[in-house]
Amino acid sequence: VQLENELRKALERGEFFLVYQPQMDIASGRIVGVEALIRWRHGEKGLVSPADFIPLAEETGMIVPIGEWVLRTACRQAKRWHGAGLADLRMSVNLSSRQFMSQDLADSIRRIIQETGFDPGLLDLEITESMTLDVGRAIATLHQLKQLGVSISIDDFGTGYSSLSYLKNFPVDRLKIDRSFISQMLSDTNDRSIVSTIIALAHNLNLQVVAEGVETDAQSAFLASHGCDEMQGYLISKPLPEEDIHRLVLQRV
Ligand code: G
Ligand code: G
Ligand code: MN
Ligand code: NA
Repeated sequence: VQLENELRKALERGEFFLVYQPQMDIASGRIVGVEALIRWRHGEKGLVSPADFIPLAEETGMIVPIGEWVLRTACRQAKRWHGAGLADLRMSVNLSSRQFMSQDLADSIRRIIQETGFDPGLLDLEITESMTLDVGRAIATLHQLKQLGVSISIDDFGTGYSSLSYLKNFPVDRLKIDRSFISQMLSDTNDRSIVSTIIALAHNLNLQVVAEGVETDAQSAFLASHGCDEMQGYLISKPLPEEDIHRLVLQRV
C-alpha cells in the first residue's frame, strides 16, 4: 500500500518524465522514430530507474494510470514535433503486461488519440512475447488495437517463450531483436546466426525488423549487410530529453 501511494503521489506531483531514444532507418540514415522511456525524479532518492519501479507499478496496478500518462504525454509530444517540422516521426510506447490485459486498453488509447490529435498510423505499441501466452486473448486485443490504426512491435524478440507458429497469427508489424543478441554478435557465431535468421524470418513474414542496443559501427555494418531495416542504440544516441530530439532529427534528415 505504501508503494502504491508513493507511485500515485509521484504521478500527481509530476515526478515522472519521458526521454526518447531515436531509431534510425539503416538504408537512408534518417531518424524515423523514437521510443519513449519513462523516468522518475524522486523527491529524496533522485533518479529511479524504470527497471526498479515498473515491476512494482505492475504489481500494485498503478501501471494502468502511469501507462495512460505515458501514452498521453508521448502522443502530445509527437503531435508537437509534427507541428514543428518532424512530420513523419513515429512514436513507440512500451506496454506492460497488466496494461495489455486491461479491458479498457483500446478505449483508453482511442481517447488519447482523439484528445491529442496524433496520427494513429505513427503510434507504435511495444509488447513482449510473454504477454502473448494467452493466445486467444492476445489475438483479440491485438485486433482491437490494430483497428485504431496503430502499429504493433514485439519488443525483446527472441528472449520470450512463444512458439514461432504464433507469429503468423498475430497481427504485428515489427520485431525488435533483443540487445542481448546484438552485443556479442560479432564474436559469437550463434548470436550472429540468430540475428541473421530473425531478420530473414521477419522479412519472410512481411514484418519490419529493428535491432536494439547497437553500439558499434561494425555491428551497424553487419546489420546493413543483412538488410535489417532499423536500428536503435548508443551508436545513434542514448535516450534524450525532448528538447534534444528536434535538433538530432533535423541533423540526420
Ligand atoms: O530506459 P531503460 O533501459 O532504463 O528501461 C528499463 C526497462 O523499463 C526497459 O525494459 C523498458 O522497456 C522499461 N520501460 C521504460 N519505459 C517504460 C514505460 O513507459 N512503460 C513500460 N511498461 N516499461 C517501460
Ligand atoms: O526493454 P527495452 O528495449 O524497452 O529497454 C530499453 C532500454 O535499453 C533502455 O533502458 C535503454 O537505456 C537501454 N539501451 C538503449 N540502447 C542501448 C545500448 O546501445 N546499449 C545498452 N547496453 N543499453 C541500451
Ligand atoms: Mn522497448
Ligand atoms: Na527491448
